[in-house]
Amino acid sequence: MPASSATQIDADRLWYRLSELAEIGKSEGGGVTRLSFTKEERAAKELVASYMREAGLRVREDAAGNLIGRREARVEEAPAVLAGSHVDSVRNGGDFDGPLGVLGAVEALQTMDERGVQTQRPVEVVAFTDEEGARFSFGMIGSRATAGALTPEHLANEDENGVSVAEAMRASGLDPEHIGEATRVRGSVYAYVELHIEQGRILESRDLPVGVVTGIAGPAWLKFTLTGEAAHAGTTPMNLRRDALAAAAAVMGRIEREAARTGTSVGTAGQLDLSPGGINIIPGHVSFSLDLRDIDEDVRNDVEARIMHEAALLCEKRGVELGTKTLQRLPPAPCSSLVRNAAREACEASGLVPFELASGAGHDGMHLTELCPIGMIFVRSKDGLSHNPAEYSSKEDCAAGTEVLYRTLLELADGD
Ligand code: HGY
Ligand code: MN
Ligand code: MN
Repeated sequence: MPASSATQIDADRLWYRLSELAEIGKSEGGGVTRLSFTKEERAAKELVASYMREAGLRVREDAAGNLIGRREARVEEAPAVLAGSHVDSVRNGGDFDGPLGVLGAVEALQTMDERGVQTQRPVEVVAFTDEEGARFSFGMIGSRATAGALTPEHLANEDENGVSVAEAMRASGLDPEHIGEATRVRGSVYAYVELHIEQGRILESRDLPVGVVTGIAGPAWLKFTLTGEAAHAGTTPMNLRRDALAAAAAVMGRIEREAARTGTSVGTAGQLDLSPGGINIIPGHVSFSLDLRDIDEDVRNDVEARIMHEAALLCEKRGVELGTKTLQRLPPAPCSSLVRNAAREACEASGLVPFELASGAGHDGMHLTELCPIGMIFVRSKDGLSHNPAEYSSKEDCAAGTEVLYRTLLELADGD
């Protein structure tokens, strides 16, 4: 790890690339939309591939569409150190969620190249396919494939237009039959580290530019469907209704109350559909999503059980039929001491406080915990905002996080 605390990476180049990538999929209102297997995501991967080549990396795309740039090492066949994130986005998202981790890793490897650094282990930058799950209602397709955990059921999932993951892959030149070729075997990867914006307010509240992640909260995504009876809004007395939307609203109230009760869980209903949708018609059918998370899986499961129990009772009382479907369910993922120690040392060597915090947001590393030790480095988010066009991290903070990533990679790629 470099002796001096002076910044080694090129902050201007990093910022220029972040700004250039942010233009792909940008709408008039300033939000970014780059869904998986679309022309926007393809354009983003082409641009990132060009940066990887500028950094002297050997570039390939695996069977899951993960874009990979590799830097060779003294020991060619040694287990590689992986660094990366994603370039797909949520709908109308921000400029930094994902791109900072991919472009920060490219910048770190280009800095190694320019300084003639040769590491013992190879280092690879990975832009994972579909981390966000914005198109197919479950996420992390690329990291699941890397872990060999992508199932035929996953590939059969459809987007809102009825296009399956497999069909979308074929349309973008990939063959889902060969998805197994993206699997990496245990022992082939030394460690995985991801640079990412915090997407919360903890670093900002402590006036810190960078933090080291202790663990990643586990998300459970469910879809609720409520079936009541569409009826005339004017002629149906309140006590004779089977109002699906009124029942859904009551369930959402329970979600808010049960999640808030623990002080650590978070529960969100982010998607809502209803029908028939007339001003003068009592809604007969409602569906909505639940995103429920906690860093402690038992606490999350207890909150979920309470929500389900209360939802069943209040729907029965209202004569509304309740259905639920699990879309994804991931355990919380602890970050390894190997990566945490390297990142803390890198913070100190960069003249930064090695502050540690948990991640409320999910990340690709959650699927790699069986494959290798994982860890993350966070960069401060302005006002804690993310999944929003106003998402912002300063050039100085992005550079500070990338410098910590650079030094962490040197430690992991050379340490014993
Ligand atoms: O949903 C998440 O936590 C992440 O942004 N995919
Ligand atoms: Mn992300
Ligand atoms: Mn995100």
